Amino acid sequence: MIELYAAGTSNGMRARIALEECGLPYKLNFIDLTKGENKTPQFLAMNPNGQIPVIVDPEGPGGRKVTLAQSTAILLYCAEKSGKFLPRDPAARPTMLQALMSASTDITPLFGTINAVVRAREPHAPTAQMFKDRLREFFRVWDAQLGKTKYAAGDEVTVADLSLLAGYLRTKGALADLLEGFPNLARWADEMTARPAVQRALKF
Ligand SMILES: N[C@@H](CCC(=O)N[C@@H](CS)C(=O)NCC(=O)O)C(=O)O
Repeated sequence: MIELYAAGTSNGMRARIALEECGLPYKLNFIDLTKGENKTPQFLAMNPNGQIPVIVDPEGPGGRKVTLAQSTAILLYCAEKSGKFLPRDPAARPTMLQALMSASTDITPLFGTINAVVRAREPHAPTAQMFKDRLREFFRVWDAQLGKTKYAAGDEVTVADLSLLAGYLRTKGALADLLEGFPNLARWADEMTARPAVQRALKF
């Protein structure tokens, strides 16, 4: 069984949504970031960056153990292992990759940056606002995209949807005003969040 080391952050959610949606058996090991459980020697041996999420799969490719950090790497690993959420048509892959990278590298890091600026000992309001405007702009583009296609990269659910959902839900929880006035995004999020696997994944 795969061991997952995670907390309920957007990156942690991304990994857990991936495991649940791909139907891979796993055990959740909750890592309390406030207690520094991600900086112990045992944890650093798995990820020297001292960050969640991490998975350990005793039955990786070739029957070898795989230890893997980086939520999007975990998402792709699960998708490849299960054969799900990756378009079979090669012509559909560039769009999927672009959507995946936007979800993983535009949305989530910006959300983390805003949190860090807002929670800083001396918060700098103009900097926070600049990053909030940038994040809202990314969501505006996602809303337009989801007005044209049912899902993030077309008419089927792909890893891009699973990645975007994690960033969306964390933003909804902490900075809901940034998502106001985006009906297509809301329609997509309601459908994605109702999926039983996603529901299970969100219970940290
Ligand atoms: N690029 C990494 C980022 C991982 C990351 O930032 N993890 C955060 C939680 S969302 C963390 O562990 N923070 C604690 C720390 O950096 O000390 C990923 O996608 O997994």
